[in-house]
Amino acid sequence: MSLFTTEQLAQLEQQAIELPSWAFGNSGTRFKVFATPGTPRDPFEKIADAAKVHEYTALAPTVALHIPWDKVDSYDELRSHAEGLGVALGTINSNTFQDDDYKFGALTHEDAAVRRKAIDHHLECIDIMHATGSRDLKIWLAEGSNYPGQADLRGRQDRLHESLSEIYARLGDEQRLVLEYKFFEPAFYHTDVPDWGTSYAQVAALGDKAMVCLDTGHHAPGTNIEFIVMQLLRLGKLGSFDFNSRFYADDDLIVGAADPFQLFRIVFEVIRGGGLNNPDVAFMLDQCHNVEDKIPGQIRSVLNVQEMTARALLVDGEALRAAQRSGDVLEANRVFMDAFYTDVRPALAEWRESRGLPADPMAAFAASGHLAKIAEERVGGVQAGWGA
Ligand code: PSV
Ligand code: MN
Ligand code: MN
Repeated sequence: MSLFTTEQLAQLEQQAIELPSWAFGNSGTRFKVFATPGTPRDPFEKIADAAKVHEYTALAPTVALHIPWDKVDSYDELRSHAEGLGVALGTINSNTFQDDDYKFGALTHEDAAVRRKAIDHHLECIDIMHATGSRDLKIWLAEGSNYPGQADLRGRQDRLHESLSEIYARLGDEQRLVLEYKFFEPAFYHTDVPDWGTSYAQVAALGDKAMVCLDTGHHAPGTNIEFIVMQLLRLGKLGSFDFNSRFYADDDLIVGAADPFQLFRIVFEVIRGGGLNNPDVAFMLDQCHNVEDKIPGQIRSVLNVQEMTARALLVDGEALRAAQRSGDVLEANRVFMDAFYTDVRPALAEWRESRGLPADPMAAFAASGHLAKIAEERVGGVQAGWGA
């Protein structure tokens, strides 16, 4: 007898996780970037690598782009390239964090000319979204200050609202704006969108097409992230996830690597709140692979999400509710933990095979020799980095 019901398998089959184009470029810390042979030299090759992840897992049908890192002459061409490889272009991420003009802010800057430049960048991103067929514009702002007294906190919130309103007004009917929060870095004293409450307040003031993006690496240690997931779903404002793992800061490590139980708890709340396979919630990875190979790093990541989703689907909801209602603390916890401790890997492997996929995508990819092939093919040119 299968571990899963037909309904649970149908939910697993629909699961879609968006990959970040930048995960395929070389990345590292400020100490050293260790390059990998075969790293993509342009956005076309990054998409080809993302398509491999989908080919081996059937879990990653879309790829997110970062502008200007993924700037190309023709987005129509990029779009057909992606479609030819069996994937689609997804979220467009704006970038106002690598320009000298933005030293003291972009959408919040005191100088109207700098704000104009930053708003125009977002309008350009929306034009790109029309060409790529993307629904979401994801905004993460590297804005804040390092010293008490340095910045007028209140004025910056007001300017942020004005700038976002102008960007929001340009969205097409089917397009959305998702605002990501992060409590520190690169600014260390304050950031202008530090937490879900600020993101919520800003997007709620814009309208229905503006939502919150929750990056799992952007909270203080010990934060109950699944509570935030529950609340945003309850408010109808959870637009997207940036999944990754952290041990210390914004580590951007493989999702589920640092704390699989936390990922399980998050996915449990997603399911409980009606967010699984809900088109209003985009599941994205936001990761970098500094020392491991990038394509298998992404395969491992989507499989981790799939595994924790499968476990979370196994929570016996009725038994859990009965124990909760009767105040049976230990029984409620047992039901929850039973699902978490279930090894779903053999059942998932069998199910993958039944759908014509490799039972073990990591092993199948390694055996394909694809990494050696691209290392040989992709000589010359400049390998893409985290920033290009
Ligand atoms: C910022 O730390 C962030 O999480 C944003 O999503 C950026 O777009 C991304 O990292 C770049 O890796
Ligand atoms: Mn992010
Ligand atoms: Mn981040």
